[in-house]
Formats: sequence, structure tokens, C-alpha cells
Amino acid sequence: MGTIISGDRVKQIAAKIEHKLINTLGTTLEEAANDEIYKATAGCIRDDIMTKWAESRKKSDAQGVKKLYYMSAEFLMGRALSNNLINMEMYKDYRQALWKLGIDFDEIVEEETDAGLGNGGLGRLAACFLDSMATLNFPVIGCGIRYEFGLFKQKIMDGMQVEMEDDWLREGNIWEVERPELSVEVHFNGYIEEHWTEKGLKIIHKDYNTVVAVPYDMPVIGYKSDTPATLRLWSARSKQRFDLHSFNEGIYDKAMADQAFAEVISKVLYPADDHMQGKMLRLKQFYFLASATMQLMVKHHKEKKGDLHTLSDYVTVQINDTHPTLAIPELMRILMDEEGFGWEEAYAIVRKIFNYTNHTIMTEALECWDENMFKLLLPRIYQIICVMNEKYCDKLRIYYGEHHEKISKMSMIGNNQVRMANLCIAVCHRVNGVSQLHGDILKQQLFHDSYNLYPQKYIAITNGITHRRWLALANPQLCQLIKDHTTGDVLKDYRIFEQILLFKNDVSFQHKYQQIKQQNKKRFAKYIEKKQGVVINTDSIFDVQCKRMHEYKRQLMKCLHIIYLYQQLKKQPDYLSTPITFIFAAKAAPGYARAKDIIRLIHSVKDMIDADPVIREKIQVVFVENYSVSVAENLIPAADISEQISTAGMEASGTGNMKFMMNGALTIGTMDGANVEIFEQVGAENIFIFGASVEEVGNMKRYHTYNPGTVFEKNPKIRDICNCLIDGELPKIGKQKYSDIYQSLLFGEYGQPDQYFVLYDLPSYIETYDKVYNTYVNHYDEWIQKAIVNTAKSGFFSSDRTVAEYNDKIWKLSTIK
Ligand code: 26V
Repeated sequence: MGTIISGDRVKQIAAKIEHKLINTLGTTLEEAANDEIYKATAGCIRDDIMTKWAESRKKSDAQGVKKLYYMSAEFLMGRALSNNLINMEMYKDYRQALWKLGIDFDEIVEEETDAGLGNGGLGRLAACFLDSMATLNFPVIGCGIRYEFGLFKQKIMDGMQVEMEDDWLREGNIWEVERPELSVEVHFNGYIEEHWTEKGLKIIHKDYNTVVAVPYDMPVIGYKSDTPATLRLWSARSKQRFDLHSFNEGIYDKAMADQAFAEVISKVLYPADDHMQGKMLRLKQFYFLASATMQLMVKHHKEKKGDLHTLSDYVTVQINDTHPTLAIPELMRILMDEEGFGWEEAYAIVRKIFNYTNHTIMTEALECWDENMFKLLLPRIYQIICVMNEKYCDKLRIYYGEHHEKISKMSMIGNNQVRMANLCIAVCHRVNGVSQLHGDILKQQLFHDSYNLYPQKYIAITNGITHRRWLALANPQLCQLIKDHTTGDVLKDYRIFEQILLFKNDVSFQHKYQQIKQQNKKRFAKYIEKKQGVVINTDSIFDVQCKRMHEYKRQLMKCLHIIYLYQQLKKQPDYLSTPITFIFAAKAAPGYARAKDIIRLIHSVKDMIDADPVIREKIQVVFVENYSVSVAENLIPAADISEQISTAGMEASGTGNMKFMMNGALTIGTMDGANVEIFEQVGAENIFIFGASVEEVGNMKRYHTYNPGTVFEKNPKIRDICNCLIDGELPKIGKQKYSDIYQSLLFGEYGQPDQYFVLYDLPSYIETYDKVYNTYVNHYDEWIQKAIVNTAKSGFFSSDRTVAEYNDKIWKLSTIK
């Protein structure tokens, strides 16, 4: 367990933990279970954090600096204990202190439940941003929803996904502080009355349903920073928790119904990130978040500055995808109906405050709401959007004359739908994509007409990841190696990564680097054996694809490649000298049947391989259950190969790709999202690129020139692979065979075969994979050099760089001194 770092400090911490055990949990070290030790340990750190946090709030208020509201329906935070310790530079001390008490730190860490309040990339990005913003001392408050249940837990039963509830708050959440004194009311339904008074038009909202929004704050500690950020999550409550009056009146049912109406709002995170479903409850969630956040923002500014005319000098709002869009009309409502502003005056302020980040170009994911439902639930907000839209369309008519289609395409309301993205691009000051390529696609395709009118609005800021969590926490040994070979603090300054380029050819450095990879592989093997009882060969190549299950991400292509290798090995058992372990981890949206079928297929292929005593020595398929932030922290540092194989043009950025490169996996990928920039950073010789480019895919779509049947007929390998889906060799799981998948590849649904160009790119993937494999097996020294270059060049993908860029181009915040 290493040397004592600072004997006294460690002793003090150990004593503090014992003290906490007795004082707050009523137990002793001898009696305490692991979850109690976790609570006591976290409790000790919490004490330090609270002091810092309060001081920082005071400072930021006193300095009167401009503040960022980062609004997001999702924050995928993961665990906090280790992260907080690293950022407070107390990690080693606490580890040592627990060790002194005879306790294994790693076991205690496992007691904390992940805060899984997000689906995937968008939510994790929000979490990385908070860490970076706290580290850079930016005044920020993250605003979201305190879902009682986060993203479902995934179990695999008989090769199929089963969803279970994620009751993450069951044991309480030690990091949060309830702030009932900051509660606000949010109003739904009812109707609007207009009264003319001597002061003008007065709007009165009548007969509405009230929901109380109660904020819970969580501190987000930055690295070596005195200014923790705040994550404010809103919880929904009914106004009367128990209504004795209605009980006595015998209308208890109604009171209960009111309570249910309210509390269901923050009950559960919607688990879909593929298709927009216009569910009323979801709209309620989004307005709840928007309204509560805007009310408190206005209130705070009024209290501090007195005058709302200066609001845009002191706040800026970033909306993470369209989900928090209703904050825009909500702020209009507050300024006009409650504060007496005129339309133009209010609109001028609102336009300066909001900025919108787009995270997907998939049209089926664009947020639209049924107009009638919208009107019913949010009558006043609907009116405001209508006026906003009229004025916007008037303006468009000046540019476009009577080009009706263009105007109706850009309209905020059309086809009986309220369109959130159109509202955003009309009103927001800046609209940004999440990689350079994605930014270009927004300008050229999705928002093309708007871009022509307002080119200065459109920017691209490439995503990033916090290297505190994704290097220091996930891969402490690699982090230490980097620290030992660089000067300056890499955790504070991402530019320092590049210094290790000097050691690319240093044999002793290479050796250490490679040993760390090996130890991470062993660590993961141990983990997966304990969790799933699966034994894996740590001398095999670890080839990893972990991300949400989506057709465009093409886990299917990877799976077809494994079938190909199986078939080669059948013919020629020594086809592979070094074995490969293919590791998948992915959750499918519960309603996304095809995605679930692909999970089933992966398990079938796994069973087929496991049943063959010769082949299973060469290839193994592992499906890691319940992919989460914590799983990623364990898995990514163990990877040799990073699979980033989306159809070009569809992955807005990707952030897993960055985590892998930082941890020294080599990428096999398409020229998509941030892969393009990884390619630019590391150079062509340090990444394996294959497949159709965005232009090629675009042309095939435009001119309908792609026919998978031709690939199938011309290429016997592809034929054999596809036939495996229907010839009965794959063990059955659930429904029979995989003819649906086969059909969709070759004939398509609704006449669109192979929409994601799987068969088109597969030959090029197979060929490129051979190069990957050959490099690993026959030129391992080169492999390690390439991996070192990847780590060295990963600094660019630190979210510290990303948020600094947001600040330069959008927010213009000063740091808290
Ligand atoms: C869409 C929808 C559609 C309606 C239902 C709810 C819902 C939730 C999320 C989404 C969009 C998916 C957003 C997302 O996670 N995008 C990912 O964002 C990452 C961070 O920018 C980026 O790296 C990934 O490429 C992108 O897929």
C-alpha cells in the first residue's frame, strides 16, 4: 500500500472516520458494515466541502460576477467519492487512513451508487463540463431534474435485455443538500384571461394545477479549486403533502390525485435517446425544469441587483440540446406577466441570454410536441410561442419574400406541432455543434436556411472529457507515469500531456506503459469475473465497443465481423495466433426492438463460439451487463482497441473515443464526429480509418446508388457472413433466427435496405482490422509507440479546453477570484 505520505494527516483522517461512525451512524469500526464505512468516509469529506462551498458562494455573490446556468435534462455524474478526493488532493491520505483501519478502500468505493441521471453522451458531457468549470473557477450552476429513478439497470437473462428500476436514492444521497427555502411553484393547465387595466394588458392564469419545485444542491469540486460548482436538481412535490381538509371533507381521492400529478414529474428519467415520443409527462418534466430554473434565476438577480434590465449582463444560459428550450418562453412570461416588461424589451434581453447546443442530427430525435397537448398543458407558454413565431415569420418574409415552403419549414409551429429546435435557432444568440464535422453538417444540412440568414450564429466547439475522472481516477498508474515524466501539473494543465512524446522511443518508458495496460487488463478481468462469473484471457487482445446500442453506431457490423472470424477459424484453426476478446457493453432503449435484437444476436454469437472448444481458445465474446460510468472507468483503461465505427455523418462527436485514446487504446473508426479530430491530432499512422466518408454516404443517399444486394453477390465473404444469420447455426435465443436483421440488411424496411451502410463498409472494416491485428501481433513495439502518441495527443480533448472555448466564444465569464 505504499509509504505513509503524511503520517499525522492520515492518523487524523482515520480518527475522524471512526468518530463519524460513532457520532452519526451509531456504530463502531468493528461492527460497521461497508455501506456504513462508506457513509462515514464520505461524511468526513463532505464536512470539508460544505465549508468551501459556502465560502465560494459568498465570494461569487460579493464579486457580482456573471454566472452561467447550464441547463440539462440529464447529468450522468457517476460516483463522487474518489472524484472528490482526487480533486481535493486527499485521495492517497484517505486510502491510507482506511488501510490503517484495516479496510480496503476499493471495496468502500463500490458501496456508492452511481448517479445515473442520463442516457449517454449528452448527460456525461454535462457532468464533465461541471468538473472543468469548477476547476477553472467559472461561476456556474448546473440545473437539472432530481429523478427518483435514473436510467434503468440492465440485466441480461437468457441473452436478452431485461430492465430493472434504478432506485439510486434508496440509501440516501450524502452529497445533496435540500434547499426547501428556495422552492418555487410551477403551474400547469388552466386557462388565460386578459384584462385591460390603466397599466395596460394584464394576463391572469386561472384554474391551474400547482406543483412545488424543491431544489437539491450538490457541490461539484474542481481540481485544486476553491470554487465548487453547484449542481441543482429539482424535485417535484405537491403543495399539500397531506391535505387534512379534503380528507375531512371526504374528497381525499382528489387530494391524492393532486399529489400523484405532482410527484410523478420527477419520478423517472426517460430511457430513450433514439426516438422523440411526444409524451405529456415528458413535456411536464421539461417545463418543470425550465420554469423552476428561470424563476429562481430572476429572483436571485432581483435580490442582488434590484434591476432586471441588467439581467443579460449577469447571466448566460446554455441549453443542452432542446430539452430545456421552454426556459426561453418562460423567461418571456416572467418578464412580461410578472415584472411588467413590454414584449420588445423582454425579447431583447432574452435574445442575449440563451445559447443552444445541438447533439444529434437524426431527425427522428428532434423534439416536437403535439400542438393541442401543448396548448392544454401550457396555455400561456403556447401564446408566447405563437407571438414569437409570428414576429419571426414576419422577418423571414422580408428575406424570403413569399417563399412559403422555406418559411413553413423554419416556423416554430407547423403540422400541428411545436418545434423546439426551430425555436432555439430563431432565438438563441449562439448555436453550436459538438465537433467540427458536426458543426459543418448543421450549417450545410439541418439548419441550412437559418445559417444563410444568420451565419455568425453558428459555431462548432469540439467536445471534451475531464481527465481528472478519465485518467487520474480511472487509470491512476498511467496518470502517475505521466506525472513522473513531465513538469507542471497535468491535472491542471492539459497541454502537459504532450511532454510525454519525448519518451515515445524510450524503452523503459514503453515498458512501463505496456505493463500498466497489462495491469488494467487484469483489473478488469478480476472485476468481470466477480460480477458476471466470466473468466477472460488477459493475454488476449481486448477489443472494446461500449456505448448506447444504436443502429447507427453499428454494433451489428462488429458482430458480423466476429462471425467472419469464426468462419475463418472454422476453416483454418490457426487463423489467429494471438487470441482476441471482444467486449461489448450497451443499453438499448426499452422500446427499440432492433437494438434489443442486436443484443440477442451478440449473445447468440457468443454461445456459438463458446460451444466450440477449438475456436473459443482464439476468440471470446463478453457482454458487460449494465453499462454505466463506473463500468466505463474500469473497462476503458483495459482496452487495446477502441471501436468507433458509426456510419459517417451520424455520430455528432462521440466522447468515448476520447476516453479510449487518452488511456492508450488505438482507434479503428470511420471519419465521423470527433474521430476526424483524433485523426488530425495523432496523424494517419496512429489511427486506423476505414469506410465511406460523409460525402460518399451523402451521395449514395442522394442518388440512391447503394444496393447491398450487389455487395452480397460480388463478395462471397459477405454472403457467408449474412447467411449465418439465417442458416440455423446460431444458437436460438428467444425468437427464431435473425431473419429480421438479415432482411433489413438486404431488402430493407419500407424499401430502404441497409440504411446504415453496414454491408457497404464491412469489407473495408475487415481489411483494416487485419492491419490492426497485424500491427498488434507482429509489431507490438510500434503498437506501444502509437498508443503513447495517442495519450500524448489526448490533451486537446480535455473538457478544460472545451469549456475555455465556450467561454471565449459564448459565455464571456470572468473567473471567481
Ligand atoms: C434525443 C432524444 C430524443 C427524444 C427522446 C430523448 C432524447 C434524448 C437524447 C437525444 C439525443 C441524443 C443526444 C446525445 O446523447 N447525443 C450525443 O451527444 C454527445 C455529446 O455531445 C455526442 O458525443 C454524441 O455523438 C451524441 O450522440
